[in-house]
Amino acid sequence: MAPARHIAPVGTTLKRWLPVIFVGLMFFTGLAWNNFPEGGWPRCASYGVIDNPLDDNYMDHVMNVQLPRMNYAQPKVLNPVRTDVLTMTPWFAPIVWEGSFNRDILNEQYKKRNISIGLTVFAVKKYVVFLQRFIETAEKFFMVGQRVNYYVFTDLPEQVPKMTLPDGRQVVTIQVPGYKRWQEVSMRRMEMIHDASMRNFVYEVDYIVAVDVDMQFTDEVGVEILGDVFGTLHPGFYETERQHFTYERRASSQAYIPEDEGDFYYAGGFFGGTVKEVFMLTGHCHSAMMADRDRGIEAIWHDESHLNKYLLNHKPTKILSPEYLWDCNTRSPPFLLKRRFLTVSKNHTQIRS
Ligand code: 5GW
Ligand code: MN
Repeated sequence: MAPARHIAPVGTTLKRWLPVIFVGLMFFTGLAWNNFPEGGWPRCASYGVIDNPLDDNYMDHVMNVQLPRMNYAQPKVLNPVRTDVLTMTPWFAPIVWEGSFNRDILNEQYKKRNISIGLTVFAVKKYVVFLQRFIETAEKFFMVGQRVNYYVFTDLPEQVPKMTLPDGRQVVTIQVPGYKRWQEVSMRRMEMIHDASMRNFVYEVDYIVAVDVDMQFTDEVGVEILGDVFGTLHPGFYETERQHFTYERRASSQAYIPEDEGDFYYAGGFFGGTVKEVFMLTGHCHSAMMADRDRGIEAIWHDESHLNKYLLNHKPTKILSPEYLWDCNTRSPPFLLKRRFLTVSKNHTQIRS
């Protein structure tokens, strides 16, 4: 009788190979993971090669770095440069004041990143008259030496002044509706910046700076303002107790802030950040305004109220002092060493009629 042949039970072959398959998979995914240290799976074969900060090309580059020499006063741990103003929030966001930063150091650091900046401004209806001085003074003081796109949102594209700008700087006109109510003109800025972030900004610039147009630059505004998301202290409220801020106080509004909350009163006319953060900020504010509209309520200071609510809940990573937004009719207090961006007085009845 032939000896009974040992017949392997079903699945044994698989079981025997399982450890091998397992180790193989670990090895393979380990390799793949090392190629993509920022996590996630590659989208295409070349992705890892380009972005791997530890690959040979990158290491060669690191080895060849020439360190430039820079001479400047040593920062002194026991000698704060400004003692008359707050230069840091309780969540460790710097507040930018003259004297608190060294522009040369910042420019040197930003130069290596070759960034470009979008300056958005709305000039709807009669407000086109402000464009000439706005752009002229920006050419003198705004991000000198950097690449800048002026995004002019207007219902009157043919009235945008034609100016020749140096290489790396240009005016981009974006046509928008001329809303009838001025409140609507102001509020819809959030929606239009949100949409343009997706359509244009994300492909064209790294940072967005969103400002009022009835303004002029009177001193340097540079890379010191840049950060993930920043707001500006309103010049009328830097001394005000939080319960007296002109936040929206009706609980039925999305912009509601109770009297015992609030850090600062931020100005609606100067905020910004990376394209991604500005996309989120403007999207959030626009949705909040639409939710209010559905309930028949409009926040007291319109988009500014919603900006304040957003920045209360999403703390800015940098805050600009009132040097960056000052009223031309207010005399400068002693702590205000520079006035960089000033309101242009307007004949209210004429310009707004
Ligand atoms: C018109 C009438 C009353 C209020 C605002 C407008 C208006 C504002 C307008 O007709 N066209 C226009 O483009 N705007 C945009 O909204 C400008 O970019 C302007 O800087 C911004 C905010 O309005 P401002 O500057 O009149 O508001 P305040 O609070 O700075 O005086
Ligand atoms: Mn204004």
